[in-house]
Amino acid sequence: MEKNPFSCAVLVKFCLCSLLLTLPLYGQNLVSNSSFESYSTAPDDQGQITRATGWEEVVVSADYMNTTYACWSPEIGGVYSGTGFAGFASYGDPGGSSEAIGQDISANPILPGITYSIRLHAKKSHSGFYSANCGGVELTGFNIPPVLGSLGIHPESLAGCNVLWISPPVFDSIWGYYSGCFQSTTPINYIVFSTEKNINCPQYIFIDSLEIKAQSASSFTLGNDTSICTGQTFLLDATYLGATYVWQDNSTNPTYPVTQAGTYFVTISAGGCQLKDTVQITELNCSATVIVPNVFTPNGDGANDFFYPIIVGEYTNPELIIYNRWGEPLFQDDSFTPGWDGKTNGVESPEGVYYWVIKFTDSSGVTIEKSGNLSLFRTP
Ligand SMILES: [Ca+2]
Repeated sequence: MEKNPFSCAVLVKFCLCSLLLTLPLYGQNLVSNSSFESYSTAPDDQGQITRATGWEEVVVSADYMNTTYACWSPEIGGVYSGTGFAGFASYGDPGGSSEAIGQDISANPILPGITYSIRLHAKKSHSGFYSANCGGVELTGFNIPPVLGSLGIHPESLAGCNVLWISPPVFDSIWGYYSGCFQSTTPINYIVFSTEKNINCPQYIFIDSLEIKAQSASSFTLGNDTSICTGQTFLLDATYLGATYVWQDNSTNPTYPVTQAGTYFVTISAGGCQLKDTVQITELNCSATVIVPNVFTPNGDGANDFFYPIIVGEYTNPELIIYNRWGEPLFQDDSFTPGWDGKTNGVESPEGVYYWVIKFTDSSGVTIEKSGNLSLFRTP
């Protein structure tokens, strides 16, 4: 920043407090040099964000802060992580201008239709000219990188700007953790951080340890729409690392037992994000109907020459066995078509009473077995 509100007279030694948060992993951080620890040269003045590797000055004159810089005001306070962090001020002008930092993320862009989580740490200065903040950190995105080096405007004024997310107001001079989720309607190849656009409100915000990660759609799903057999229970499983759950009936378990047709949905909250999925469950009568004739006439006249059961409904694993009256198996097949032709080892079986057994698996996975008598006649 140019309006140096800080005194450089005091050299302050800092205690670096390592606040390591245990966060779930959702993928790659899209922000490079996200903790401002990599730099070309240590800053020796304000307004030197370009010394932090990968960061650019979108609206002048954003600051690169580093504890290696001897001019270290107590008004800034401590660093959040490592030695470096960044700061941007807005001057309270009628246009709501803000210093802004940005970086190219075209190698791993933000894509439409995907939910992204954002997490960062932010604080305001301890005291002084900019100690009364009114807004939060604003993330904006551009499909094409904006013209760099603008002065006295807010990033929202730049052509092609998309406001992606704004944190709650940064009122505290102690590092706070801010997180949320956003989606973009267009591809974003360039991201910009600034203060929230606030007219007539001077503010100064420091940020550190940034993270933007895709919430993979495939990492959470209730699965495809499906059907269940009447009387069957189907378990919907929404289990997700570190999440809490709210189902359509406000129950809160990771799983939900479905026993009837309907629309089922769950909203899960994980890492500051909310993800939702819905499935439609339909109900089927899975019990197959079996029709078995008790007479057949295998005389080659083309009518009723084969004995076979008629199954109404889906089935698998068919098995047909014919026994004679003495319980000796005469015919066996793993299909119901064409059925028994009335012969035993190629020889016509005599007229009389036979005994049949059929087995199959219905669409609910239950094995069905039926048996009965059959009269064989040679003349119709
Ligand atoms: Ca840092």
